[in-house]
Amino acid sequence: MADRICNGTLSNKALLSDPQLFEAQFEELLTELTERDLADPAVADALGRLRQVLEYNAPGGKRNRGLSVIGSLRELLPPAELTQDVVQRALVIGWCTELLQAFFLVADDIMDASVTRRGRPCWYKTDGIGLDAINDAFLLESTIYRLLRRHCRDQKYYVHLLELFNETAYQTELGQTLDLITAPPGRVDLNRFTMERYKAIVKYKTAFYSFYLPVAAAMYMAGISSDEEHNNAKHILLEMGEFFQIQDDYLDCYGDPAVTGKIGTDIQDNKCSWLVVTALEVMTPEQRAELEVCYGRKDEASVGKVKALYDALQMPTLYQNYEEESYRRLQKLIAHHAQNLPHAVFLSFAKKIYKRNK
Ligand code: GPP
Ligand code: MG
Ligand code: MG
Ligand code: MG
Repeated sequence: MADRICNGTLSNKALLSDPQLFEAQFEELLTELTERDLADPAVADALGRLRQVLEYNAPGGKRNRGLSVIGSLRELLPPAELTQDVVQRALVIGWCTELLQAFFLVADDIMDASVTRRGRPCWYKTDGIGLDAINDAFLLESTIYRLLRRHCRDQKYYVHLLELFNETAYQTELGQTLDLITAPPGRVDLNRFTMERYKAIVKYKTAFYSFYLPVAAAMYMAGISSDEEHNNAKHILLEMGEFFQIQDDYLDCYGDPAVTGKIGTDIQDNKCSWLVVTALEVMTPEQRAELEVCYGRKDEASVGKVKALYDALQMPTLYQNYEEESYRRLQKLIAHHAQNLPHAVFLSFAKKIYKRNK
């Protein structure tokens, strides 16, 4: 650690790996956002709260999104163009993707009535926070645009990035809307849970921000802005994003909370999850009648019955088969759609997510 950070600035940067550089950059951003930004003493207390919000909610995740900005840029630019300034901007933009994620998660946990996140109580569940967490989510969102302005305002790609973050947030909010209106509390209607609706929900609520956003940001940084190239990348990345949310849905029921850091709520929340949609495709009318009675309920007995039904239908096996098939499909998509984008951009992302257990 001692050679990493020296008086708040980095020393020996060349020796550090991207994850180490990324971590160190967070300390810089904290100071920048809460000490160097607005100097008005009248808001000092609010900036103190912002620091707490950032420290609790931004770190502690898998960092796949944040690290893939610099990871993708290293594939897109020749080493000579990866100056210290360029690398630092990629780290900051990476943090912007993590801040967008933190903003969504703080809000999503309230909407989903979740209990834990990243192995700790959800932010709104912590002492004295409650629904004030809604404003904290807004603060997290605003930090993205302050950082982009400070670090990228003079860059040719600045407007592209602003539009990208705005558009992606809107797409995600539309996806969250679909997720919520397909899962009205206390009103179970299994006819709503079609694969078509499922795919629309996950494309919008997860795939754009988790997969297209970080790679698209790196592409804009590298001067790649044509619709054709972005559409090619999107084609592959949205497919990966769909699979990532299928894994998330699977782990909601079958994951180990000690590993995932979160306790599942999809059955209780009446969610249009991959498990329920896929189970509906293979179950008998009797099983469907039973599911109708116990899905979307909070009591443990009902939740247990849904899980027993999933076990009886061998959902873990169906999921593993799906994972294999999805991986093969993705390899083909990369071969056909990557065109002149380096395949490593997509393959390194794929390697991180397939067979994950958290
Ligand atoms: C994942 O859904 C999607 C999001 C976290 C996007 C939320 C979007 C907002 C506009 C708030 P999820 O509820 O399955 O995620 P998790 O399992 O991590 O709670
Ligand atoms: Mg959730
Ligand atoms: Mg949710
Ligand atoms: Mg989930």
